[in-house]
Order: sequence, then structure tokens, then C-alpha cells
Amino acid sequence: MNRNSLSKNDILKRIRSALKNDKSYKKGNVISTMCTYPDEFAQQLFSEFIARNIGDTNLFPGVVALEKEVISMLGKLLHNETAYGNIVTGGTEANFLALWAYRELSGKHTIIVPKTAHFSLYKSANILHLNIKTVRVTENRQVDIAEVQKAIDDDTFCIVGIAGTTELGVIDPIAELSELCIKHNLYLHIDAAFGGFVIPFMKDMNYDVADFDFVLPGVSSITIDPHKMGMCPIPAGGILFRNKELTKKIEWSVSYLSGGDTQQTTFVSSRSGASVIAVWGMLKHMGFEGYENLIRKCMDVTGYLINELDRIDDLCPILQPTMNIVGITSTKYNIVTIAEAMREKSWAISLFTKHLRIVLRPSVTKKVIDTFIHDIKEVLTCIQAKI
Ligand code: 0PR
Repeated sequence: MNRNSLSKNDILKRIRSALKNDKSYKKGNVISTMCTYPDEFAQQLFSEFIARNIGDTNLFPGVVALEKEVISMLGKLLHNETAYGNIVTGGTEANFLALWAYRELSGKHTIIVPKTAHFSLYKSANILHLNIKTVRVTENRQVDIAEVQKAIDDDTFCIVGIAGTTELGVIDPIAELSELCIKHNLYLHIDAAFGGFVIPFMKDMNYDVADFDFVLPGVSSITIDPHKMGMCPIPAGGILFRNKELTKKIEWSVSYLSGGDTQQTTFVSSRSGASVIAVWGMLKHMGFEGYENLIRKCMDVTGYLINELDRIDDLCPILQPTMNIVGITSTKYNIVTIAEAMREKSWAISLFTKHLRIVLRPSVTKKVIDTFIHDIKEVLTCIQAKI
């Protein structure tokens, strides 16, 4: 640190220069990420109310009340208006909280997750000293139910199902997992970090997507992240439990703060009130219809990409997309070589073992897809010329 202070102008200049090679969620060439550029209104709310700490509930009772409303609005979206939960730092904390709550309730140490589970579940299992059984997925990348059944043993306390996998946006057969969990008296946590803000709107538009939420009686909790398809600023994850009872073993009492005894059911103690306010504002501002229109556009661009891919001989979707995530693979060329060449053309692109992942977020327009297709064709021609 300098001894003397720098001028604000100088500081800004230095920061801008330090960030000059960073990408922006606003830019179309960022097709690798699940996060959206936050809506301008959400940004305004976030900065106006930045100095609120919802961890100190007695100092900020107004924010606490808004969080309750947010959870009830998200609960309504997920068929349970009386759900209990919190706005947390992201999907990672949300997934962690569910596993923590159920480990404490059950006293057991084994969970079952699909092979497609996000790495945050492995991190959580590591912190919580859980035994994690990974179950294979079928050809359509959904968890194999028969294998899940086989994996259940006396120490199992929770199964995780995914509604919108990180790699391809696939929804596991949650109805079957729900039945299985009821039969074996297990907790069922659904990771809908991405899909939570997509599937309910697709359902309303009559897309053929399966049930995944509290409408299924075996579902105990759901991760749903406003900072992904909800257009809210980071950090804004969401954890919803079917009822408050499920969190009773992770409820932490804090007695010394200004208003006397308070309880917390999050991992993080000081929490951004601005996040909660931005989510409340966005849910009100967008309304169900606003999000539905957003998803309609994303699905339209998804269809457009699929059609364009159809016209390129050596590329194809690895699977017909369930939602606005497309995996592209090649029957002829090495996918790593394609990804590297596209990255050189300044595309921010995700690479999985056998496919490139394109997330069709609102800033990925048909025009962006046109440029993407143009560039990937050029890349294929180049690779072909070198063979
Ligand atoms: N569950 C699922 C299904 C996810 O896909 C993710 C994140 C999480 C949980 C964890 O969420 P948080 O990152 O909010 O804790 N998936 C994104 C991904 O791997 C994470 C991400 C987001 C990565 C934005 C990069 C980025 O720019 O694609």
C-alpha cells in the first residue's frame, strides 16, 4: 500500500488499465458463462442500497422482510409459497446448505449424485466429510435411476437431482428420484441453479419439460440462482427448503447483536442486503411475463443455432437441447483444437470432454450466432487445410 493517497482519477485509470483484457458478460462473444449481465435497474438498486447487511437482522428489519417476500415469490414459482430459505452467495453455498442441513438431521454421511453434478457438490462433500457416490448417466445424459437405486445403502441420507446440468442443461428424471426418496426415506435436493429461472417459464410456454420442483412430494430443497438467468448482480444464489423445520439443525443463534437473539440459517454471517433488494426489485420489475419473454427469446436463438449447425457437415449438437444450453461436437475434428482456435478468435467458450458448451443467454443474439458460425466455419477450413 502507498503511504500517500492517490487521486480518485488516478485510481480509476489504474483499475481500468488493470481490467483492460477482462471480458464482459454484456458482450456476445462470451458464450461460455451461465451468468447474465445484470439488468440496469438491478444494478441501480444494488448500488443505492449497498450498505445493508442482512446478517444483522435487527439493524435491517426492512431487508429481512423483503427477503421473506423474495423467498415466497420464488416459492410460488416452484409450487410452494410457504417454502423457507435465503438469498445466498451463489449455487455453491445453496448446495452446501442443503447437504449440511440433511447431514445434521440424519447423522449419516453418504450422498448420491449424478456424474453430471456441479463441482460445488464435491467441494461441499469434502468440507462436510461426506462420502459421495457418483452415478453414471444414460445416453441422454440423465442420471440412471436403476443405478441410483443400487447405490442406496444404510448410510445414505440424500440424493441430488439436477434440473439444468452445467454441461448440457439436462433435467434428471426428478419424479422418479422423488418416488425413490419417499420410498427410502431420503432427502432429495434439486440443483436448479441455472434451470430454476428457465424451466417454469418453458412449462408455461408449453415446452415439453418434466416436473422438477416442490410439486413433487419427495423434493426437500431447491437451489435457484437469481445471478444466473434471473438477471441479478453477483452475489445472488437462492436456497429454498420445503419448510423451515428442515433447517433446524443448521440454525445458528447470535445473541450479542443490537436487537438481542437472532437466528441464521446461512453459512455466510454478514450478507449483502443489496443482493436481496436487487432480487426483490427484479422479480417485481420483470414479473412472470418479463422472464417468460426473456426465455422465449433465448429459446428462439437456441433453435436458430441448432438450424445453423444442421447446415455444417462436420459439426452437430451432442444432444438435442432441453433448454438454452447447446453442446457442440464434431464427428471429424478434435474438439479441443476447435475450442483453442475459437478462443484465439476471442470467443470465450467452455470446453467439456466431448463438446463445446454454448449458453444462449440474453446477450447472445442471432447476430452473435451468425458471427460465431462464420468464425467456426473458418476454423474448420483452417484445420482441414492443415490435415
Ligand atoms: N449448480 C450448477 C448446476 C451450476 O451450473 C453452478 C455454476 C453451480 C451450482 C454453482 O453456482 P455458483 O457459481 O453461483 O456458486 N455453474 C457455472 C458454470 O460452471 C458457474 C460459473 C458462472 C462459471 C459464471 C463461470 C462464470 O463466468 O458454468
